[in-house]
Amino acid sequence: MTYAERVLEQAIKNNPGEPEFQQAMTEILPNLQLVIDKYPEYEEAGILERIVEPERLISFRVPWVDDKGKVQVNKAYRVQFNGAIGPYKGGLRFHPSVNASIIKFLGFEQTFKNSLTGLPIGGGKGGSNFDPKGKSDREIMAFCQSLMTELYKYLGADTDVPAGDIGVGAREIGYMFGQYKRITGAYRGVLTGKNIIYGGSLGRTEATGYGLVYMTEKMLETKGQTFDGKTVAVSGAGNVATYAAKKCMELGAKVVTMSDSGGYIYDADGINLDAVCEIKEVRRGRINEYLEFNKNAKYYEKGLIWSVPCDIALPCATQNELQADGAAELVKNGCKFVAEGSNMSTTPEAVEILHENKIFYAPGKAANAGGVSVSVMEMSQNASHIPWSFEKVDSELKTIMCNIYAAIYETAERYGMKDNLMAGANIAGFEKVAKAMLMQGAV
Ligand code: NDP
Ligand code: 2IT
Repeated sequence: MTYAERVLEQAIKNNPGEPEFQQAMTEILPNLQLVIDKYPEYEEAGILERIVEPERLISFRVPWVDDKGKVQVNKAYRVQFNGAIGPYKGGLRFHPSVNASIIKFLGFEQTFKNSLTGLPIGGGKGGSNFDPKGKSDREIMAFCQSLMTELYKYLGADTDVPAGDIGVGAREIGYMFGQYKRITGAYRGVLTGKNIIYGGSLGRTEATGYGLVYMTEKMLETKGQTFDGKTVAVSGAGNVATYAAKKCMELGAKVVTMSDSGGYIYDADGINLDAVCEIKEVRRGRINEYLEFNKNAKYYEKGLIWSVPCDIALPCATQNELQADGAAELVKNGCKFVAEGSNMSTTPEAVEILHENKIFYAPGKAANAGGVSVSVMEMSQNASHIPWSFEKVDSELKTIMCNIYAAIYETAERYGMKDNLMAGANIAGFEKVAKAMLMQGAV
């Protein structure tokens, strides 16, 4: 058994009943053995045992009062996974499915993603099993304030800087930021994704979706193609999906699908994004309301979004949303590119199908790194008290996405796995964190 295999086996035993975290480790560790073969001193230094064990996992109670006057209690977490190369950085997710396994898989992935950005940030993630759906603004505020009343102890501009993720957008960040400021009496850049008028960055809202498309553009370029005239299937209808769709359209592609947890819409004429934004951002409604805007569109409650014919698929909803059946449909219908907006969108079986069928595939830890990259630009603007223009942010974002692509492509090639961007991302993300851990001793 190799060192990586032994560590993986033990890590699976140490984290029983945590399928998402086990899946993330199982996807990453075998690739890391290739680095260990080159640097056997990493084993002596226990790099792999340390990299799979979070520095700390904070778990706490969030009591809040609902509109009927009843006390509700949710569970919340913050994982400070790996701080070798900078302060912990990563989003907060509010979704009923949130548990320790999901937070740990996200924090583990974030460590590699943040390293790939080339920026000085460590891996962190957090969230709660709170369900924002159907809650009033006042209930959201009560929940956010209560959560921050505990979480603030662990945050700091040089310690840990959360942002948004599923269920956490500008509204939630605003309530949490206000409470942080009230408790500490200080205006500090401890959250990113803030509104522009009180310290946010232009371009942060668009960053993840745009960044995803900038990377996909590089993938297309490698194969001598462009977005122009392509058909794109996007899943999700939240922050990442919306801005990914917008950028695809700007580059001349037709986006034909979007979805939420209720089902998906198919609009053969090309999705009308103004309608989606009206439904999702203004009404906070459901994607099936899209039929009010275009009667020719179709809504499917059941069935696979990935069965819609497309050239490019961009999963932008949640983990494991692209499974073996979906991958087989994409192959059958001639899809050639898959890039992940969501974290760990694709199951290992589906990744195998994509690779076997020469579909060019980029994992989320590389392809969705634009969001956290612009978060660091927001931190930089907060620290210097000087705001940047949208053009400056967007151009830096593009540069970072191109650099990540070049790094993961080159790394895959260097390790004899040409076009395996998953392996390239795992290894390139690891190389820097491992070196930093070695230099800093057994901490
Ligand atoms: P949003 O909350 O804005 O949107 C999430 C979308 O995905 C919604 O349409 C939601 O539908 C759908 N969705 C969520 N959970 C499920 C589920 N279990 N089954 C089916 N559909 C689901 O989140 P974001 O757009 O911010 O995040 C989307 C993905 O991108 C996540 O994986 C996140 O980790 C990742 N990501 C986000 C970044 C960011 O900057 N925001 C950065 C990097 C990655 P419904 O409303 O019905 O729940
Ligand atoms: O998964 C992610 O990278 C995010 N949700 C964004 C993290 C951030 O700190 O901006």
